[in-house]
Amino acid sequence: HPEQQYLDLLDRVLVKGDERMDRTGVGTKSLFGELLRFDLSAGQVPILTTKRVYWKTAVKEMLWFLRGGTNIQPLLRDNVRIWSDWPLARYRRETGSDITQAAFEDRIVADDAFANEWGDLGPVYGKQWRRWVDAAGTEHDQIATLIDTLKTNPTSRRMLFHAWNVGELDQMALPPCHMVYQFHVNTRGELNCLIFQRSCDLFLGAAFNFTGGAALVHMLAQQAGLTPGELVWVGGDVHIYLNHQDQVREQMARAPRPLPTLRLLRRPASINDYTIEDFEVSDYAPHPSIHGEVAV
Ligand code: UFP
Repeated sequence: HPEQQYLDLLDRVLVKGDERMDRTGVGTKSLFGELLRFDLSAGQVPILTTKRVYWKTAVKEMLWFLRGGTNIQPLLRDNVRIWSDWPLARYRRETGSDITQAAFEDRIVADDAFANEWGDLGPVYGKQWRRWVDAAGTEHDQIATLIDTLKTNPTSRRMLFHAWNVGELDQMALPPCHMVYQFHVNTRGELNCLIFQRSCDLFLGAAFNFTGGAALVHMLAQQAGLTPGELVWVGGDVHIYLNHQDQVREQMARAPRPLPTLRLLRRPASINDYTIEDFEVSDYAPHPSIHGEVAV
């Protein structure tokens, strides 16, 4: 079962992981350099079944990246709260306010001026993917270039986009985790994707990153006239937070169920035009969700 590689990785990190303190103050067990492969052909999609994954949230986040978004307002309007912690922490720190997360999010949604001032995450993924600014001040749309190359020169070994813009790291709420996506087209017209993720929260982050990556491959393949091939995921610092260990053990005790399938219901005119309604996930019957606290 394709999910077994992930469950085995959880086990390896728990048993062999180096236990130490990390930036968040929570502490992790960590291994360095791990690789997982997921077959995306025939609609297969690595949405984990040993706990419920809110796949629509991961796809909505990917759509937000692709639209070049860096402000949490459109995410919140779409009911996605995964990026709220950073702007909220900054608002509390800089104003001394003790506003609740819900009240902060309501204000971001209702008040555009407030959202502009407090909802922006800096030049994170969306900015770098669609509007990377070089030393001369020229903007580069890495996604448009990628799709063009997939169509015109699919044997290229230079098909990738990158978010680790060294000169802008200090302005980002969080430096990119899934920072490089490289692509490969085989002679059968299958689009393969390798994600390099420098840092991975295996319990909370990984499931989202696999799902978002698979959704991305489906969209790019459709736009370039290819079919989804393989998703290769490479992790640098792959870790389990110490306060997720009980949840991880509970998840590991569950038997994986058949993976669901993903299908795009229409072919939008461009990569900018996808909506969540275009994604259909079938036969998803996971074990119940498991809660864990995010380390900020
Ligand atoms: N993290 C993920 N996936 C993501 C994302 C963050 O696993 O898509 F944005 C986790 C990895 C790490 C933390 O636990 O967030 C980022 O912290 P650091 O920058 O110190 O690696």
